[in-house]
Amino acid sequence: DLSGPPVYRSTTTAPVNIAVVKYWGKRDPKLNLATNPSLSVTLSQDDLRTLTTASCSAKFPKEDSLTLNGEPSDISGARTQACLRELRALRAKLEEADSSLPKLSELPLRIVTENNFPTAAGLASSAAGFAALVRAIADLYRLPNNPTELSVIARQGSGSACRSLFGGYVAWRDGTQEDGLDSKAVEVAPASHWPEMRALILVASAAKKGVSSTSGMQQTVATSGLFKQRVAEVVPKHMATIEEAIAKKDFASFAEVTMRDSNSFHATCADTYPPIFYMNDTSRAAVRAVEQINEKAGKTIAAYTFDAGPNAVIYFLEESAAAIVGTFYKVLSATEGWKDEAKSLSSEIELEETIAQI
Ligand code: 2P0
Repeated sequence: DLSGPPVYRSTTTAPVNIAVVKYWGKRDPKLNLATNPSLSVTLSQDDLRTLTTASCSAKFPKEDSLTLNGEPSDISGARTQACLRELRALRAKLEEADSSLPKLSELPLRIVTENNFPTAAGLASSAAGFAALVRAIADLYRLPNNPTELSVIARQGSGSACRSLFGGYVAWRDGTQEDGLDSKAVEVAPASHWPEMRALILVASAAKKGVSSTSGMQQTVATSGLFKQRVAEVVPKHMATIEEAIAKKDFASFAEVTMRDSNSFHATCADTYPPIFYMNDTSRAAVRAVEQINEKAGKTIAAYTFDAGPNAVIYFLEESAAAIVGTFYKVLSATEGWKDEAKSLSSEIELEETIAQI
């Protein structure tokens, strides 16, 4: 329909990020301010991404709307509303300064979004989702804000979303301000800095997870003693070591911190009362497979990490691809030799494996 008011539209994609030093715990649940800094690796958008189109028009129904994977989705939540409010306010400022601009801030929004991976299966769907939402609307509104500034908005949608505004190696500096304006993402290194880095994603279960990250981390903050030690001692050390490892492209060090931090995070989950278990037998079989790969290689060539779900992400360098992928395939297809681990892997992992460029 070409008659009547115009439709303004902008489409963007945002990548999935997988933390190697984990965000777990909020010092302010409303603003999604973290109790500790975190660091992630962004996967290439050729592999896993959210695709979002934001449009606005006077001919749309008055209410803003959001469609996720073809289904109408609730937009009334406080986090989504916070993102929309901030973006509209920035647009309104531009319109105030330049009266020739169309008043897009006053028009209803229509957001259509699609993931090419399972939603809420521990594959950071909220991270890519809110990053894409914020970027799509910022583009639609022609906002001049840079990715770090937009990360402050995306963070309010979902903490980990602030890290999906950048490619490559991204730190979320947790900041100290109460207003959260210094709680933002920065690029530590672009993907091109370490082009040999790869991630193998093993989807152990595409089912939605049992305990949401938001409530899980609240319970951990409230009940775990181990968590206090993680925040005070473990994470600062991990952040410093992994940033140095990335700068020097020291894979063995990068891998050790990655595995230790995943273990530390899941230990605080187990120390939560009542305990939270995200890893299952399949996850643990993947840990053992990585240990065997590294033992066989005589050095650390693979690192596992697990988020708030059973899926494994395995980091490795391109030069080790044959050993790693070969071993996982062997494990998955073995009927003998790998005995129980192999059987449980091959029967439980639905091999929806993706090797992602970084
Ligand atoms: C991370 N996770 O750093 C960690 C590791 C899960 C384990 O960020 O409540 O969905 O929306 O701020 O960002 C998952 O938490 O939580 C997460 P909210 P989010 O990637």
